[in-house]
Amino acid sequence: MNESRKFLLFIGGLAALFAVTLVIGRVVAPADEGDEAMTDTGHGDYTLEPITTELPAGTQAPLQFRIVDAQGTPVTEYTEQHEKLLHLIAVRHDTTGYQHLHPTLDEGGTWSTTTTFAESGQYRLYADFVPAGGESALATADVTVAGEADDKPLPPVSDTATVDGYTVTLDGTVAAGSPSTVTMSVTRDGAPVTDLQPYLGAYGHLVAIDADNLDYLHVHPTGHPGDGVTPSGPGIEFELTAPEAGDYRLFLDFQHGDTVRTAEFTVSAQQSEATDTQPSEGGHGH
Ligand SMILES: [Cu+2]
Repeated sequence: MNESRKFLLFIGGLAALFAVTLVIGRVVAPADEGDEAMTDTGHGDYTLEPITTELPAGTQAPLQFRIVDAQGTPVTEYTEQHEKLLHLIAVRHDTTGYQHLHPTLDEGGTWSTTTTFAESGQYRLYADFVPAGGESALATADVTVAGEADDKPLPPVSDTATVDGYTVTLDGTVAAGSPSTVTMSVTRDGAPVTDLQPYLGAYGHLVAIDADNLDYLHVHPTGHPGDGVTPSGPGIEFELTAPEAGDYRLFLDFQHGDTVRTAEFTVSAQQSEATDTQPSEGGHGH
């Protein structure tokens, strides 16, 4: 409960910033879940209620859930963001098994999809959505995939990732507590890929999961396809702020040749010097 409360505060801050940053086409996480977030109690008060709580491993199965508001009423109206009414991210607690799904909504507020969880264990679900008339929100829950989990150690920090014949190189370092710019460059067989395709309205979608507490960030690039200045590769630029120092697993979804692929990195976010001098208890509620 402590973790989820802390997370809601963080998301409150994120929602407050979202209105501003949306205009320039990116979501920047707040440097801190500070005092502004405390006064902003209207957002993020949503709960992901799994209808499916246990799934089989290694076989396709239905997954259903609802989003309920603070009164426990299912949310049935949503505002599309990035071409979908809701984005569902799933990772096992060891950050393996990443999935980015787009379930379908029925009239009663039940979301349904069909997917395969390859490995047993506890999975964290993150529903990333905008309730109609509301602000960007996030709700999380865990589901169990039957069988004994064979937890994997976090892969070592690396600035390159390979997927399906593509190599993605990460330039820049991720700072905790202040924004940093990172560029992810895509090559294939050693040649820069310059014809990335927009996927859900952007050349890349970056999800960062805190390896310690599974906190979640979803970041979009600093430019839009078709804006006249944003290249379709090889580089995709993001501005992001890690909420706290530590190891994160980054998942970059990008599309090329009509296929979406995910490149994964482990990064270690260091506390930025800019905020180093402030007492760490300052804006935190824990
Ligand atoms: Cu999505």
